[in-house]
Formats: sequence, structure tokens, C-alpha cells
Amino acid sequence: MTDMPENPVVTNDKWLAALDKEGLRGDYKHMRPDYTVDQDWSAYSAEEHALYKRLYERQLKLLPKYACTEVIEGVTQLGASNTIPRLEEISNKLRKATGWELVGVPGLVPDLAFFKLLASKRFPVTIWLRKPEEFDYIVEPDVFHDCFGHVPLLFNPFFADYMQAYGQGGLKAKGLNALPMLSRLYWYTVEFGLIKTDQGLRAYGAGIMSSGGELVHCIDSPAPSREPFDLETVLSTDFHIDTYQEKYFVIDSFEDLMEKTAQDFTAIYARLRQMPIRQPSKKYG
Ligand code: HBI
Ligand code: FE
Repeated sequence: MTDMPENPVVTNDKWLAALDKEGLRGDYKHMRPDYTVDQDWSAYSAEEHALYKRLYERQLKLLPKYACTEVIEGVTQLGASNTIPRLEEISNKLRKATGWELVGVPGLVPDLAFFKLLASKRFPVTIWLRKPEEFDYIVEPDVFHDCFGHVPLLFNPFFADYMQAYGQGGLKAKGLNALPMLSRLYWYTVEFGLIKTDQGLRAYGAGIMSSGGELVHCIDSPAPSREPFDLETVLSTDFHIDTYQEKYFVIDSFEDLMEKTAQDFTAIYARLRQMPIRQPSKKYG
């Protein structure tokens, strides 16, 4: 059994910068070698269940106008959330739909542990909920961000395959020392992706879906730029983790996203390593 660090070093320096001195909030003292922990559903307070319900209801109202159909279908399959979901209950539904299951984690886990979980179709869900004063914004992913932001699309076979391929790609990228580039793909699709639909532009990214303000902003605001998804542009465009995005990338469909990212990235990494990193804001073009 590998000895577990007290607080795992989250290799993504952006997270460390955003977390600043507080460090990681979760309790990492009792986790298993794969960084998973059990969800003690009885430990949540009535106030926490009520806060989760308020977060859920706020976002649910926005879905018809701002979320893509696949997200709405996933939320429907998840069922109403009057309380913090039981991970085991969702796993039972998810296994039938796409073979995925949810596992509890104390919070952010190191990239390698994260990729291993995704590659084995196990999605890591943070087991704690934000504080009431964090209703509108939280830096680290909490149980609401993961369950309402990420889980619904795991019911979609194409997206579920994309997430598993991302995990497998992450294990490769680690060996190629290309994690900063690959994490941009995750950021601009899984967390902050937009998609073209017959009803117009819609959101699918989890970071958007779990945010009251950004779900409206990403579609309605003239401020950010929105451009067609292009793998090399995405891999070489930097991002901010503690403000609304200044740039969004738009896919045509999840099938198309799968197709565009199915290739081996080794040669692309090698080429992009020589190029300057693009800034997302319009100011820098
Ligand atoms: N850990 N629990 C958790 N959730 C994430 O979304 C997550 C993570 N660790 C690393 C990480 N995301 C990012 O660095 C990805 O780009 C890998
Ligand atoms: Fe996330």
C-alpha cells in the first residue's frame, strides 16, 4: 500500500494558486489507495440537504433555455434532487445506462488518480457540500458541482466514452509530460463546453451547469468570444479558473467531439510545445 500524503499534491498549479493558503478542504486522512472514500449519507445535516435542494432548483429553472438536450435528459434520468444524492443509488442507474459508477472522494485528487478512475469508468464525486455563503461560487468541486454538473452527461453514451477516453489519454499524457496541454481540453469541453443545437447555442460543460451566473453568461453575454472547437487551438489556449471564461469553444455534436479527439496526441504535443501559449481574452487576440 503506497503511503498516502496527508494532503495530496494536486499537480495542477492553477488549483493550488486558486486554493491559496486554505489548501484542500476535504478530509484526506481516511482514503483508500485509489483516493476513494465512502459517502456517509447519514452525516449530512438537514440544512445541507436544503442548501443542495436550493442549488438544484435554481439550476433546473435555467436548463430549458440554456442547456443542451443531452444534459436535460441526463438530469431527468437522475431524478429530482430534494436531498444530496446517494452515490450508490445513482451508480445503480448509471451502470445500466453506460456502465459507469460514482465513487466518493475527499475533493480534488492528483491527476494520475483522477485519470485512473475515469479510465475505469468510475467518476470521482466530492462528498462534501459548499457552505451557504458559497451559494454562487466555489473554487473546488463540491458534491453539487459533481452530481449536477458532471453526472447527467455520464448517462449519454457518446459523452461517457469521451470521459473514459480522456482518462486513458491522461495516463498517456502524464508519460509525455503533457498534462498542462491536456487539462485545457478538459477545461474547454468537460467543464466549459458549448454545443450547437437546432435551438441555437447551448451549454454542456459541468463548470457552467453548476454555476447560476455563468450558465446565462456563456450564452447571453456579448463579452466572451465563442469559436468552433479546434483541437490544437484548445490544447494551446490558456484558461482562468476563478472568473467567468473569456473564451468558449463550440462543438457540433458529442459524436464530432469524440471523432476530433480520437487520434493520438503525441505528435500534436510535440508540435505545440514549440509554440507560444495563446491567451483566452480578446484583448490579446
Ligand atoms: N479531482 N476530484 C477531482 N475532480 C476533478 O475535476 C479533477 C481532479 N483532479 C485533477 C483535475 N480535475 C484536473 O487537473 C483535470 O484536468 C485532470
Ligand atoms: Fe468539474
